[in-house]
Amino acid sequence: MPTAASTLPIIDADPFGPRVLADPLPFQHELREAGPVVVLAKYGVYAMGRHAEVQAALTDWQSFESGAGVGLANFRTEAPWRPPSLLLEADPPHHDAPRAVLTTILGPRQLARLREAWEADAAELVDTLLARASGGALEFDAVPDLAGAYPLRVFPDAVGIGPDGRENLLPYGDMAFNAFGPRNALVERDAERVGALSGWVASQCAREALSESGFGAQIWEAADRGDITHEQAPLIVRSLLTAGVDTTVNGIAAFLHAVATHPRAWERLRRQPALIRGSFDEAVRLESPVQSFFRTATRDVEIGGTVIPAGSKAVLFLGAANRDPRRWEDPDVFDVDRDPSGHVGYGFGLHQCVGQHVARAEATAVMGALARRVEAIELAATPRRHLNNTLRSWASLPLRFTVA
Ligand code: HEM
Ligand code: OVM
Repeated sequence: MPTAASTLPIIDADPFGPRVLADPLPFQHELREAGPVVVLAKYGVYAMGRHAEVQAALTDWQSFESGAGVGLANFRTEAPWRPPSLLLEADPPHHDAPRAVLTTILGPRQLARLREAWEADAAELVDTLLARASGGALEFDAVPDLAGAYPLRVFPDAVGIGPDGRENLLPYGDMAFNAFGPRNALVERDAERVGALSGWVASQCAREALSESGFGAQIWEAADRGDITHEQAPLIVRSLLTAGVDTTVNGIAAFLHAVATHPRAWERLRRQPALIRGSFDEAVRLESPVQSFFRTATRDVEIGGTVIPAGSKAVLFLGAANRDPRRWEDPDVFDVDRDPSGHVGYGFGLHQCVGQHVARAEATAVMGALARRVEAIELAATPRRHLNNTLRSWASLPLRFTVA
């Protein structure tokens, strides 16, 4: 079969370079307009950024495997930087049992039991924060003091890890999400910390290191039942510690940024708090805290008149798909009345985020507590990005709260 590779649009821009990472929207536009499939010249890989093709590729796990890694590195030809994830970097049938175990442990029914405690924690955090207000207003950095503080307050306890070393969680996640990209300066910068951070995370996954009733202990109980093996248990705990912190920090920050830059949205959410849950998904659509994941073609796959040859890597730009005007009306607007379902911010299909109920539970608890006590949310200064090869992240998000 003749491949049409020579006629494929070629993009020279580096999506993992500092210029695009600091502001990915112009690149996303170029990518979508160039065609349904393009080649990234710098890396010699295929790329997609339109919603229809990204969603279709995520759904077609038979043609686009995850087992060769969901970053640029091909695990069939390069050694992975750590033992592969039993979820993210696995295909059926190996993926099935670990996925089924986490689906139950992180499902809505289990999370309902945590809700009251998580809401009380959110109210307490917000009260402590607002105690710093003077003259009815508070200016503060929402990255360390809110979006970062809340997940770190509830999630490690919910997994059941001990109190020591929790400051390693965000750096480890940052490193893991950088590792999906090329070996650029972001990866090199962390190279000397890989050993120590990985060692700490591995030590937290042991049965003895985990409290008796958290998500971690429940993973080990699933091994006792024979749903997974005892060898698999620690790696599945590792998935929670890798994927469960930086994502929610940046998801909550995305929500706060969206609200701060769309003033009428907060009024509407305060009057109708039932909209908070769905509008968190709208913030995940708009900001796409996880910007991209790769797949590897298992066969020659025809898309839009061209062929992605067997064995080649294709990067799916979730953030571009989530702002594709072919799919979304006014894609750049945060609209709390929009139905964002079908967005690919959590992925789609077999690997769609198994922690999404956890993320929603955290975000609704925090935003619900704010809705009761904060009348207005504005930017107090220009926010600063934190660059990561995969995450759309913030270094600083200065906000002004008007106390209700
Ligand atoms: C998978 C995003 C929160 C655990 C994924 C995927 C995306 C994603 C895009 C799909 C990967 C793929 O298709 O290759 C997000 C976002 C979050 C979030 C945007 C927050 C707003 C969480 C949390 C946890 C978690 C809180 C843990 C409690 C996982 C795991 C997978 C996954 C284990 C792999 C699932 C599989 O391969 O079957 N996430 N995530 N995520 N996520 Fe999340
Ligand atoms: C994992 C995992 C899952 C989703 C995202 C992720 C670092 C890791 O299973 O380890 O990013």
